Order: sequence, then C-alpha cells, then structure tokens
Amino acid sequence: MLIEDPSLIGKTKIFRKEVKTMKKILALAIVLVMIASLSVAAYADDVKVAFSQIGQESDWRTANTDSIKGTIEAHDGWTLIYDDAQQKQENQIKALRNFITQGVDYILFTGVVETGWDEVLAEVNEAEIPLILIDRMPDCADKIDYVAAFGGDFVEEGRRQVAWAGEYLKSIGRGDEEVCVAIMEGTTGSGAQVGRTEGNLAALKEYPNMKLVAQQSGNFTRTEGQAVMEAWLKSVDKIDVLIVQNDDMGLGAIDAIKAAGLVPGKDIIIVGCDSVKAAFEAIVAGEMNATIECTPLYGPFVEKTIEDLEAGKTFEKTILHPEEGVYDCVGGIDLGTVTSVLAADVIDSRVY
Ligand code: GYE
Repeated sequence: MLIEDPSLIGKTKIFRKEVKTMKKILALAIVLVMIASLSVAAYADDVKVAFSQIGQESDWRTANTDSIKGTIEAHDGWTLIYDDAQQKQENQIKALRNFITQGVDYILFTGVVETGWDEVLAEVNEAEIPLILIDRMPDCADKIDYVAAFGGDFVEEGRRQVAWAGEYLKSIGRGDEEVCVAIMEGTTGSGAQVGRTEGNLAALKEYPNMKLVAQQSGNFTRTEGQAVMEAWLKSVDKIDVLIVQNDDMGLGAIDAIKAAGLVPGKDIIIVGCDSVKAAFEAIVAGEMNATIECTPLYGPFVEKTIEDLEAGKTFEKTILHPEEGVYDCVGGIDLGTVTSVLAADVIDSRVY
C-alpha cells in the first residue's frame, strides 16, 4: 500500500498495531469459548455409574462382571466406579456409602444376602441417586425406591432343576423307581439360594419317587462343592440324583465323584444351574446331565435402562426376568414352561 500523506505514516502503524491486538483478543476469546463449551459438553455427558458387585465366586459372576464392566466402559461419556465386596455384606455397605459421598449418577446393586439392606438403601434413596437392582434382590425391595430391576427367576430355576431330573427319569423308564436326591445349595441367605431351594422343594412334591436324603450349602464355589460332595459320599448311603444350585459346585462335585471311583453323569445324575461353558463341556463329555440357564449377561439391559432414564423415561416397579433355556444330554425334555435343548448342538455359540 502506498501512503501519500507522510503525516499518516505513524498513525497507520498505530492503527495496524491496534488491529493486531484486537485480532489476538478475538482469537483468545474464541479459544476460551471453545474450551468452555467443550468442558460443558464433557461435563454433561459424564455419567458416573457405580456398581457394587458381590465377589468372584463363580464363572457366572465373572461373566456378569465382564458383561456390565465391558458395556459401561465402552459407552461414550460413561464412567464405571466398580467395587468387589469379596462376599462381605459390610464391604457392600461401605461401598454404597462411598458411592453416595462421591455423588455418583446411578447405583447398580446386587446383595450377597437378602436381608440387612434397609438402612443403607434408604440412605441411597435420601441422596436421590437412582438405584438399579440386579441379580439378587434385597428383601426390602418393596419398601425402598428403585428405578429398575432385572434378575433371574430363581424359584422357577429351582423348579426346573428337579422337574428335569423327574422327567428324565421317566424318559429312561425309572419314573417309578425310588431315587435318592441330594440338594447342594448356594450361599445361605442369598436370593439365589432361597429362591432355588423353594423351587427345588416344591417340585420334589410333584415327584413322589424322588426322596430327599441330603441338603447342604456349597456356597456357590467349586472348592466347597467338591468338599461337600466328598463328605456326602462318605456319610450318605446312596445318592442317585444331585441337584446343584450352580454349575461351579457341580464341577467340584464331579471331581469328588470321580475320586471316589464312581462315574458322574451315570452313577449319579447331575443337574446344575447357570449354563456356563464348562457345564456344557461336562455334559458333552457325559459327566453332567443338564444345566438350567440363568444368564449373567446384564450389560445390554443396564445400558438400555440408563439410556432410557437419561432420556427421561420411567419404569414400573417390577422385577424383569430374562428368558432362559435348559440344556442337557438328551434334548426334548418337556418342563411345561420350556423344553430342553441338546447341549452339544449349541455349545459352540455359548459366550460364557
Ligand atoms: O447362579 C451363581 C452365583 O446370583 C444368580 O450367584 C447368581 C448366582 C449364580 O455365584 O453361580
């Protein structure tokens, strides 16, 4: 640019300097606005989901933890705060109080036992943190507020276990034979143990040929399942049918049965629960006879529920049960509400 009036030269310089400064201020302002809006967006998207898990007692539990953790962590803008209570109620109570202090947005809760949650869950309600009940329900569920609930129908699972054994015996011509039944229960006082035992005992009444000869907890673990079976094989005269309230205990029992020189799946008919991959393998190997499904894959349910809640949807106060199957060594056993599927046919598609 040619400047003709020399008196303007200095002024033009000053003017240019001012323009430069203004540009700098403007750029800085834009950057500040961008940073501010970004952090507002990040803040708005940051949903803190806390999960109080019971422990790591079984393959079911591992698959359940993986499913929920995987789903939450993969979700954009969601953060998982996870606590493993190692089977202790006091650890769960501590974890819940911690979640309240941290001001999380949602709490996922399953209780190691049914009782003793009234106080701490009332505190969660007071803090107005939406509570999502999963898996084992607390017995105070009717008295507290929760926004959604999802878990297995434990009574029906227990009924199916005994009904499977009763119908299978009929199908092999042993329907009138008096058979001795042992029930190995899960963690005493847990929703899964209470419900499955209720279902087991109610169904036994439908099969008068099945006589209960032993009943004890194996705490849902493989090690304790093996120890209880070992003791039974020494102290109980005869066991024809073993009802185990989860597959892990069944796998432990199989080791004990083999060690005693008996043939699992033949000398003793074994009906598990959960339908973990290892149970499918045992059924295909002829060492276990059936497993009643209880799915641990809660991730998709939890994700959909939180998405819906974030969108302002509300749910009725009911406990939703997933649809579940029965897998066995023969296929086609009719249990009224479900017909069994041959485990060998579907083993390859099992994900847990
Ligand atoms: O069946 C068992 C586990 O609560 C449904 O807990 C769950 C049970 C499951 O450890 O394997």
